[in-house]
Amino acid sequence: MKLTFSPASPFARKVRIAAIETGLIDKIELVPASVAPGQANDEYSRITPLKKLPVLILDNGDVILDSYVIVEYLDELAGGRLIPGDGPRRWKVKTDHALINGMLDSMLLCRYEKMVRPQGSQWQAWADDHWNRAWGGMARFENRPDVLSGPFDIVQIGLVCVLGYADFRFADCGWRKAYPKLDAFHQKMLERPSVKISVAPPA
Ligand SMILES: N[C@@H](CCC(=O)N[C@@H](CS)C(=O)NCC(=O)O)C(=O)O
Repeated sequence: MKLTFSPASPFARKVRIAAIETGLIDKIELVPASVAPGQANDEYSRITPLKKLPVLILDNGDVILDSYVIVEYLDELAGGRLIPGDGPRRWKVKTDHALINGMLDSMLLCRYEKMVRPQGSQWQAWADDHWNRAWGGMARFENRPDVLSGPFDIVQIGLVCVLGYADFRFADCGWRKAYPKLDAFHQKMLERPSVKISVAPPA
């Protein structure tokens, strides 16, 4: 299998952590891809018209997207530890993960607006609105002891990717001070080799 990725992508990081934790990482070739917004990449658009990473390309050529579906696929191959297969917890985990992916989407949009869009045509209120969505999501998880000290699953993986991305692209946002329980959670998660090895390199 091949996984398109960038070391800067929090979505790709989520899949990398899951691949390590499920023991499948050795079966996956990491293929760096460049998908900068505003720039065409015809070759990549043939793999996915959404032109987003990560995607997983199976040995038979089939393509799996997006990051949640890839993690679910790997988890199923490995016997299912990261996403509960049934029962009420399944829906809680899927909903918590949807919130996390929405937070990542908003953080990415905020970054594109503030740091990638040409100076002079930026829309500050829109960027702030998206930042506030991510910030409000962090506040939600600060008050979720069931997640912070619960079983290691796709929600914990996703949350560590949110916090790592905040460090990587919004280093001065002050999330550690505002959310001390998330800080303690993040520090504990960094003890896992899969989490530590996938931290984005300095920008
Ligand atoms: N919903 C997708 C989001 C993936 C995503 O937004 N990836 C970013 C990289 S971090 C991307 O490819 N951005 C390029 C673009 O939006 O043009 C997933 O969960 O995989």
